[in-house]
Amino acid sequence: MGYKVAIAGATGNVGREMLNILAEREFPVDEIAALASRRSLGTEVSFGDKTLKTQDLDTFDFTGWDIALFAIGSDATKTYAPKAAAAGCIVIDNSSLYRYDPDVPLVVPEVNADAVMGYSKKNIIANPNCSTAQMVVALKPLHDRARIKRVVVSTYQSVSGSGKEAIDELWNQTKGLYVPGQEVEPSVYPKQIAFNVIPHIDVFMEDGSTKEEWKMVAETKKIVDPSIKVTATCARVPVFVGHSEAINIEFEEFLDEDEARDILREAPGVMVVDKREDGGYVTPVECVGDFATFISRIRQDSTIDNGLNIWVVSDNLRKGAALNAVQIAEVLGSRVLKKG
Ligand code: 2RA
Repeated sequence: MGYKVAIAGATGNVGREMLNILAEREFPVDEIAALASRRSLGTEVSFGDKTLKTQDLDTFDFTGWDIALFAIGSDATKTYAPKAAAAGCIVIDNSSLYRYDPDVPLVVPEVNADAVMGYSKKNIIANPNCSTAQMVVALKPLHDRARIKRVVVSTYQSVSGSGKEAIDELWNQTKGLYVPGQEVEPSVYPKQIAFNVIPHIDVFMEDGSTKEEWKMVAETKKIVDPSIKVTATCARVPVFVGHSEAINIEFEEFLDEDEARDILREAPGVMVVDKREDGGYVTPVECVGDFATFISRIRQDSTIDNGLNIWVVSDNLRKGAALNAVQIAEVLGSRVLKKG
């Protein structure tokens, strides 16, 4: 006995990964609906060894459906999430629309799975921003051992975080640099992304930070602990998939690097790859398609009393979005819906 599951945004990068991961993890599905906008009607998407034809999200009736995974952006979510929730379908939303709503749980199952039980206020559960998800998976086990005071994070985010057009822009712009007459001007990004780094993701805020940086601060506080101070610099790099983060942590008490490494080795969702030698660390190209949050370069920060530096890499389409949403569905299945 399984669940009736709908995927809204089934033709996007994240929507396709949601279908892939539901199949890979053999989530108990009795019926599945791939939903998309009218212009994508009939597009074929894969679900394991099956092929689904997309249905029209606008006219879809969510009545009798158990779970809907949403990956359609905040604007469309504003229209369709309340409709699905009102029909009794629990929405797991990947957009930022509901993340900061006090009546909507923001969940990373390895960190705060219990928060799922707050779903019933709006029948909606929010998925965090991709750059937040991998960071809090790394922070939580360390915070449980030596309470974190402050986090300084620099991110190196892949272009797939911006969608299919950005992947095409990086590819074509890179190619165009080698083929005279095929130069590609920046369009998705304000500056060239090929062989470059852009210190700007999302819109600028009043204080000079960007909304991506604000999200990492606000979401870490909601998911892990509101007392943790976070400052972030989020940059876009010429990588197709896989976000990397250099994280500096200040604790309330001293935490030895070897103990930190042992704690992380045992932490849920974490894979430690940490040898002080050539190649003894993880890079984005190695994380693609994997479920794990990889942690390398674990070392003391001796410039402060209780400091530690780590390097965190994860597939932003998986742990950063689709996998986390499916893991929330798994928690719902085991604790709330109890079929399967
Ligand atoms: C990005 N975190 O990387 C944002 C949204 N996916 O572009």
